[in-house]
Order: sequence, then structure tokens, then C-alpha cells
Amino acid sequence: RLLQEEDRPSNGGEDSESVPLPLPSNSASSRESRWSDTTPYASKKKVQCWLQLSNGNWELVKIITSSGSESVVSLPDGKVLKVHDESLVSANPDILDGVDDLMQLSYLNEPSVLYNLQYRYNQNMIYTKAGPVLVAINPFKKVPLYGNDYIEAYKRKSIESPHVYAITDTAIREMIRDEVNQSIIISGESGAGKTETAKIAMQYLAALGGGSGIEYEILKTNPILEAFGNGKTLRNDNSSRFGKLIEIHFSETGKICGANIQTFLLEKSRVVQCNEGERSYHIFYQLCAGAPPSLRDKLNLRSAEDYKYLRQSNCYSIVGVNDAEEFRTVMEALEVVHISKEDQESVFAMLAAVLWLGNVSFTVIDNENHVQAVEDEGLLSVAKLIGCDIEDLKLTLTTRKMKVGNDNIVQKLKLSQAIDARDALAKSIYSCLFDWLVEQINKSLAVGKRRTGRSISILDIYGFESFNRNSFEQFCINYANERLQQHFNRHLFKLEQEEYIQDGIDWAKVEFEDNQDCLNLFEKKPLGLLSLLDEESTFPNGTDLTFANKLKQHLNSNSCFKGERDKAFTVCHYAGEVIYDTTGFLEKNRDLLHLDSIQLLSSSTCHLPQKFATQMLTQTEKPAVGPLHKSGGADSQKLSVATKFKGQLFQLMQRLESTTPHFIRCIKPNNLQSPGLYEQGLVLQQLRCCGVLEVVRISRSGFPTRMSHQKFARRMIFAWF
Ligand code: AD9
Ligand code: MG
Repeated sequence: RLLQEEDRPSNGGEDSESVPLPLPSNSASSRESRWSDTTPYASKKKVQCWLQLSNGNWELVKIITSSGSESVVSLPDGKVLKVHDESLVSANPDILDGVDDLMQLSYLNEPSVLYNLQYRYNQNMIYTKAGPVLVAINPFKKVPLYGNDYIEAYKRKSIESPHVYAITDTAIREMIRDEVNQSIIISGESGAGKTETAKIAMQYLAALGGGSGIEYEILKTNPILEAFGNGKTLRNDNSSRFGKLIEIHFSETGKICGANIQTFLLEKSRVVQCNEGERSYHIFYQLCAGAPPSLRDKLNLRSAEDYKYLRQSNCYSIVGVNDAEEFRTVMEALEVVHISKEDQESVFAMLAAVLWLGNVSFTVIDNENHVQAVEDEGLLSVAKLIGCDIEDLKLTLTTRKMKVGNDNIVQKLKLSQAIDARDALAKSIYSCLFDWLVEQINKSLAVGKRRTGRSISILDIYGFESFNRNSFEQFCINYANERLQQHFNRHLFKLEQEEYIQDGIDWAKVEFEDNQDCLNLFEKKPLGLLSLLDEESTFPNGTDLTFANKLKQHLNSNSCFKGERDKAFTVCHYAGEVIYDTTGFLEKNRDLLHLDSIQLLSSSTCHLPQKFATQMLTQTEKPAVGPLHKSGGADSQKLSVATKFKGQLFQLMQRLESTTPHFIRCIKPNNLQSPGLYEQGLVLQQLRCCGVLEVVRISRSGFPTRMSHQKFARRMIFAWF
């Protein structure tokens, strides 16, 4: 009957539902030779195969007959098709369904890997090993895999199933055994689950290395940093807007004795502006919703809807999140990390000052668009909360002191300049507050004098992002991800294979997508994205448009770069192409704050603004990068944001290089943040761009352990005694 059906043209190969669709960049046959063993399909005589349908998904089909280069196959729904053997990919026997480690698959190809991950995912087994890498697929729901019973089981090794706990356990053991610092490096796109994974790893470390009580403090840093450094984006309701490396130190007996947190480039612009449907930092909404009455009075606090900075994106709440409750959690956590009640109040005052700053408005006073600040509730509240004189505040927001020759002159600001000055002050206060908080936390977690040399660092940075409109923030975030991807490549492809070749082992090299070209596009001097950005930022007449034109002029020959219309350009990242709109790039890169504003803060009667002023001044002593430097302006001068960030990333990579890395790759199964939805195409794209399949291939043909003779001898002795 099936064969008869096959003869009918309407159900034949032209059926639009099921025409095999090779993906444009990578045909099924080339994929087969890249990732599977190279035996031609026909000689395998498999009964089960994968066939790609026109929607891109793979379907398991049964071969009925084969002749020449064509086969007749039946689909699960009973349909029968005649297809070219080229469009068939070997499937694994049922016995291999849902294996723990992709290395165990007999046929290693894209559909088999996708199927294996999906098979497990459907049963809440969100973790799978890909050789040395742990793949974690975001369940977008609570899965019963965590808590003390599981921790205990992984500690005792009574469960073998891949897990963050298992990889963290390995890190602890290797740290103790080899006396080498370890790192757990978590990567993946925005919303893939990095921050959650980092917390799960910390939970395991705290359980195993706990005892002194400091582990409790370490865990409590999470709600604080998330409140102040995370916000809702279109990709993720709890998106990290900063990068974080937490280094947890252990004593000789394997107990946690302290920790240190380093953060990277907080997205300041979110404080004053965010897209429709997104939110600013959680803490603002938490404060507005959860502050107790006495605090509300002190801060003259209103509801979130009353603040312009929070109103503009038209989004105040997050489904399933109670901001008031979260606020109590944050207050408790601040207590745990020893931030005094007084300091806490100062922190909240700074937050309220930022919110009220957004409500400060100006009136135009002449036909040159010069302005004066409106003396309303907003302005009065800011002056009170910052602890400064209201007249000083008005002057700071509407004028600029300048030195021309030997004379000090006062220049009036135009409306747009005054708004910029106001927003710059709000952003600076917030980012200083964030840095100050991290500093306080670090004091509380300090390791003490006895540094042990035994540590486990967990890296959780903002994931790769691509929106309809991408600005300077995405530019920096994606650059950081490019660097991280290189670290991944270096350890899993380059070093591994180089070692085999060096040792004279007969080794067929596995090719991988090297992202060096893209990194060069960013970092090359003088003609790279970062250098050109800095150069343009120092020109008094530089604009976003002149910057975009320079890029097009100098970088068009680079294969990772494409000039776009108007002020835009495209970068071909390892994770996909992103179009950047250069609007605001120069200003954000310069990140200037008028000296007047710093002086205003230092004149404050409160201790936090004074500290912030000092903090801002210490950042301004670096070589000048700013257009006003040349005109002798009295503005702060400092390293550009991009250059500083680049330096931080280099340092980070250096630090990680001195550790034994453990990689976790988080995968987002759908873009809707919804449970149970596994979109093959989306998963595949993430697996491809980070080279998960190549890693498996190398590990499968490679060697499980490598050790110097000395180390081997030491291990033997270790084992004997
Ligand atoms: V970003 O780059 O910071 O924008 P992340 O950090 O990769 O991103 P995050 O950890 O914040 O993503 O995860 C997004 C959401 O997925 C979380 O808020 C949870 O709702 C959900 N998630 C992630 N991992 C798990 C998990 N193991 N169990 C349950 C999870 N839910
Ligand atoms: Mg995150």
C-alpha cells in the first residue's frame, strides 16, 4: 500500500510539506562529512534515518527500499517519499536514545544531537555532556533537580547524570588534588540561563565548602547584585546588565574562607533610558513598591509611574515577580553582607535622587535656547537627597564652568545640553553606587591575610544580544562574548590539538570556526573598530556619522564587517550577524561628566555623594580622551569606555588562563521564555555557533586525560597513601 502511495505524484517528492530542505549555509551532505564518520550513507544500510523537512526540522524516517542514489522512505505519519540519499543522515539505534554524553552517539551529526538533547529535555533532563562541556538547556520552569538531596547524591557520587553539581564537584576535587585554581565559565545567549546556572554552582560550593558562615553571605550577594545590575529586556525578564566574576577561596581543609567579586561594565544608559517593554534596574521598582512608610517619607518616594525615567518604557511589572517582596529580600541580604542600616538608607537616598533627577525639567529663557531649571518638587527632592545647595544644583545643571586662557568663564547650557548634564549625573551616581556596593560586599567577604591559592572562579557575563536596534551597549556585550568564545576555542580546540601534534600523535585535525578575524576587527590598531571609535571620540567635530563613515572607509575589506546605510554597520559575530546603529556611540564612549557635577557631589553634606565624587575624580586622572580637552574645558578626562572595557577583558582572560577551566554552555530552546517548547532551528544555531559538535568530535577521537610524568608520579603516590 505504501509503495502504491509513493507512485501517486500528489504524495511524491513534490509534496510541499515534506520536501527535503538543505540549509543554505551547510548542506546535509557537507554536515555529514564534518560531524559524522565519513562512510557514505548507502553502504551503511541503516533502516532509520534523519530527513530534513521544508520547515527545517528533522524527522526520523524508515527506509523501505534503496536503489542507486535514491531511497523510498516512510515518515512517522505514514507518508511515503522518494528522496535522494544525500538528504538522508544516519540515525542512531533506539538503544542510544537520550545518552548522557553526546560522545556515546554512534552517529554524530546535527539531527542526532538535536534529537538526543530534545529527548532528554522532554523528560526534564536539561543537562547533557558534550565531551568536556556541560550543555544546559533552559527549562523555563522549576525542574526537580536541585536541593540538598541532589547535592548529597552528587557529593557521594551516587548519581552520575550530568549536572552543574557534577561539574562543580569536579572543580572542587581538581582544585584540592592538583592545587590549581579552577574556573567555571558559563556562556550562552541572553536568556539562556547563565545567571541561574552560576547560582546553582554557588549553591553546591556553599553546601560542600560551608561551615564558617561566609558561604551564606556569598549566596546573599546574588539578590543584591541582581537587583542593582539586572533588568527586564525583550530577551530576558532578568537580564544581567553587567559581567561578573566571583572568585571563591578555600582553606586547606576545603572550606570556603572568603570571596571576591569583580564586575564589568554596567550598562549605565538603562538608568535614564530603555526600550518600550523593557525596565530599568529592578531595584528602582522594588524600592517604589516595597519601601516601608518611614523610608517613603524620608525619600519623598512615589510610585514607579510617577518617575519619568521609569515611565518612558511603559513597563512596570514582570509576570510572576512581586517587587515589594523582592525588596525585602534585598534588604535582608544587605544586612547579611554587613551594610549598616545607615548606609542602606544612604543607598536608597541615592536611588531616589536618581529617580527625582529624571523629573527635573527646564524652561527656555532666551532665543538661544538657554535654560534654567524649574524649581519644583523634583529639583527640591534631588537637592535634599544629595545633600547639596539648591542653587548649586541649579547652576550645575544649567551652566558649565570653563577656563579660557587664564580666565574662568561660565557658559550657559542649551536645553539639550542641560538634559545631557542631568542624565549624565544620574548615570554616574548610579554606577558609582553599584561600584560602591560591590566594594562593600568585597570588604565583607574578604579572604583575610591568609590567601590560600585555592579558588574556584565563576564567570557569568551578559550573553550575546541582537535586537532590532543595537547600540553601543550591544557592541560592548557582543565584543565581550567574542573574547570569551576565543577562550573556549583556545582550550577546547587549539590547545588540545596542538598538544597531540606536539606529542607526535597521529591526529587528523578537526576544523573549527575560529573567531580571530572578528576579534581583529575589534582590536586591530590603528584600523579596528575600537581604535577608530576612540580616535573619533577625541575629535571635537567627530559625530556618529563621521565615525560610521570612517568605519566604512577603512574596514570594508574585512570579511567580518559590512557597511550599512546611514549610520549603521554590520559585524559578523561567531553567533550571528548584528547590525549596529552608531547613534550615541561617541557620547557613550566618551562618557563625560562635567567637573561641575563632581564638585557638586563633593560639596554634599552626605558621605556617599562625597565618596562618589572622589571615585569619579580618581577615574579622571588617566590620559584624556574627550573633545573638550583640547579647548581647555574643565570637564573630566578619562579613558574611553571601550578602551577601559577592553583592558578589563584582557585582564579577565589572563586571570582565567591561570586556572583549569570547566565550561558550561547554556542553550535557549525558544525565544518566548516558555517551558516545553524546543525549537530545533534555534537550538541548532546555538550549537553550531559555539562548536559543541566539534568539541564532541575532538573529545571522541582524543584522549581523556593528559599528564606530565611528574604529575603522574605524584598522582600515583597520592593514590597509594
Ligand atoms: V542574560 O545574558 O543575563 O540576559 P542569562 O543569564 O543567560 O541571560 P538567566 O540565567 O537570567 O539567563 O535565565 C533566564 C530565565 O530562565 C531565568 O530567569 C529563569 O526563569 C529561567 N531559567 C534559567 N535556568 C533555569 C533553571 N535551571 N531552572 C529553571 C531557569 N529556570
Ligand atoms: Mg544573566
